[in-house]
Amino acid sequence: MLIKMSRPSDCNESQVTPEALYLSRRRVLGGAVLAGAGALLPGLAMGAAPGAYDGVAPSAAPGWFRQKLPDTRWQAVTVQGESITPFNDATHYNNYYEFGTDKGDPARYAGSLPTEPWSVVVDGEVGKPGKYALEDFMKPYQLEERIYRLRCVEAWSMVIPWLGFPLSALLKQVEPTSKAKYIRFETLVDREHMPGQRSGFALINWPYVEGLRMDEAMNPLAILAVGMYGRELANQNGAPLRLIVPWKYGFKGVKSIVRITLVEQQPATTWQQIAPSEYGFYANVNPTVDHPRWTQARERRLPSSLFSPNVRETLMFNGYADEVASLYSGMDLRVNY
Ligand SMILES: Nc1nc2c(c(=O)[nH]1)N[C@H]1C(S)=C(S)[C@@H](COP(=O)(O)O)O[C@H]1N2
Ligand SMILES: [Mo]
Repeated sequence: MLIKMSRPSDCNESQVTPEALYLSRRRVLGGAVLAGAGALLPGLAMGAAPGAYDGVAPSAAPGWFRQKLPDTRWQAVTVQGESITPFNDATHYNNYYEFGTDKGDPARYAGSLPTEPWSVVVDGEVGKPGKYALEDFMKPYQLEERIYRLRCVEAWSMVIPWLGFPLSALLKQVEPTSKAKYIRFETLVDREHMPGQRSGFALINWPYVEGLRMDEAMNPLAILAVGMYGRELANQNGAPLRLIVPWKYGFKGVKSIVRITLVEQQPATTWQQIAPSEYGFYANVNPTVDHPRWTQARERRLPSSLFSPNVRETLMFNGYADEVASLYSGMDLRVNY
């Protein structure tokens, strides 16, 4: 059930029709139809031309990236009544502690991080371990657009159009052994370009590490992203490769990945190690399990200000319960937070 439009450039955001809105609602932010459509989650067929919205500059991405772009890119401005977060907010209000703890630090300091060439090691319990140049690593996959909510554990959220490919596709490709029960991701260590890694005050024992259970990693919603807003990822958003698991708190979405390891035991992850009573391994978005220091029942949707806080109710599994709740059947989500 692909929706085909003439050409993205034929429309602009004022032409978004109620019908297009309805269709897009069924294919993106959430809902049961996704399961019906399987892993098919193409870009939306509506709205503004790629790159035409709110100061999103045309991509200066390398050729291998441009060749992989889907025809229909980030053309929705509103999905299911929820606005896509302006590009400027998504790229200037960030968490990326390698560059500092202030929300503006990543935009301020990440620009000089060299992301080309980039290579990714795949190792551990796999039949085909290796160290791959990013463009070779990407070769088998067509990029798909996924417009997802991103809910930070700090109770703010955004709606971001990512470009990426299913993590499951990569996992199948590297042939997990029968011992592969979890997957562990590691961010780059680069003290020269990452001022947060030089700071004597940093809580984090670098590299930043995250992980998933194998069945979570195989869920069709989990993607590795290389782009957003129709172009390549900004460095502050985790260029050139990051994880997106939209039903989990944002900290699971590890940035600038250099290593993917399949392992037998649940990996020790960054925030869980720092404050295990506040941040769990699962970190599923759950409005009924509060953080010890604040409620998780609500969130501030960016753009948000003192005068217009834009507060919304937080949804179970961030609105993706139909797709992911079965992964946790029989688990006590108060214990496994
Ligand atoms: N390597 C690394 N990855 C990271 C973080 C980080 O500090 N370092 N912060 C996480 C947190 S807390 C969030 S909310 C998201 C934010 O992603 P964004 O800045 O693209 O919105 O990235 C996650 N990935
Ligand atoms: Mo976060």
